[in-house]
Amino acid sequence: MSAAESVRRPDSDSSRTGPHILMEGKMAQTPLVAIIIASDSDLPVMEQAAEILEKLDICYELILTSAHRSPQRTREYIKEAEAKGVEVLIAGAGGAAHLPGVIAAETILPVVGVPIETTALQGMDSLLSIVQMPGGVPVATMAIGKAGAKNAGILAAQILARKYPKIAEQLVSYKRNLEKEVREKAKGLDGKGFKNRSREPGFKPPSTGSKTDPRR
Ligand code: RP5
Repeated sequence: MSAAESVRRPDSDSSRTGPHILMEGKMAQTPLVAIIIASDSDLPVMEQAAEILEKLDICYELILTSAHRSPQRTREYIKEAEAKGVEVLIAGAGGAAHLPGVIAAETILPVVGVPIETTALQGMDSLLSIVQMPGGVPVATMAIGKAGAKNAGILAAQILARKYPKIAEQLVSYKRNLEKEVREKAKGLDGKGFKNRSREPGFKPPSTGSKTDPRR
C-alpha cells in the first residue's frame, strides 16, 4: 500500500462531528494507529489523540478494552491489530493503569501510554503505573491527561513519519504553525505596553547558575 493510500481519515462523512469511534475496527481503509481506551470514561481525554491524528490526516481506529475487565478481548485485539497492519498502539488508562504495559507485553509494535487523571490521586497513580515498566518491555509514557493524549497522537505520527513521507510533511507543517502561533502571540504582547527590559541598552540577563550563585 502506498503512503497516500494509507494516510487517510477513517471516514470522510463530514456530517459527523468529533473523532470517529469504531469499536470493532470495521473500516474500509487500514488504520495505521490504534487508540485503545480502558473505559468509556477515558474518552474525553483520549479523544485528543484522535483529534490530532485527524488533523494530520492519519487513519486510526479507537477500541475499548480493559486489561483487568476484559483481558481476553485485549489479547485478541492486539493480534487483530497486528494482522490488519496497525503500526503504532496508543493506550490510555487510569488508576492501576495496566493496559499499556499488558499490550506491550503481547506485541513488538511501539506502545505509547497515556496516564489518565484520577479523582483519588490526580493521575499520579496512572503515571507511575505506566512509566515504571520493567526492563525489556518499554512503554513510551506521556504526560498525565489531555496534553499527554495529544502528544501520544503526535508521537505516533512521528514514528510513522520515518516510513511515510506524507506524514512527515504534515508534521513539518504542524510544527511551522506552532512557531507561527508563538510569534503572533508575542507580537500581541508587544502592543500591550509591558516594559521589555531585554531590549534596553546594557541589559544583562540574571545569572543562571555560576559558581558564585549563593543557591549552589
Ligand atoms: C481504568 O479505570 C480506566 O482506564 C479508567 O481510567 C478507570 C476507571 O474506569 P471506570 O470505572 O470509569 O470504567 O481501567
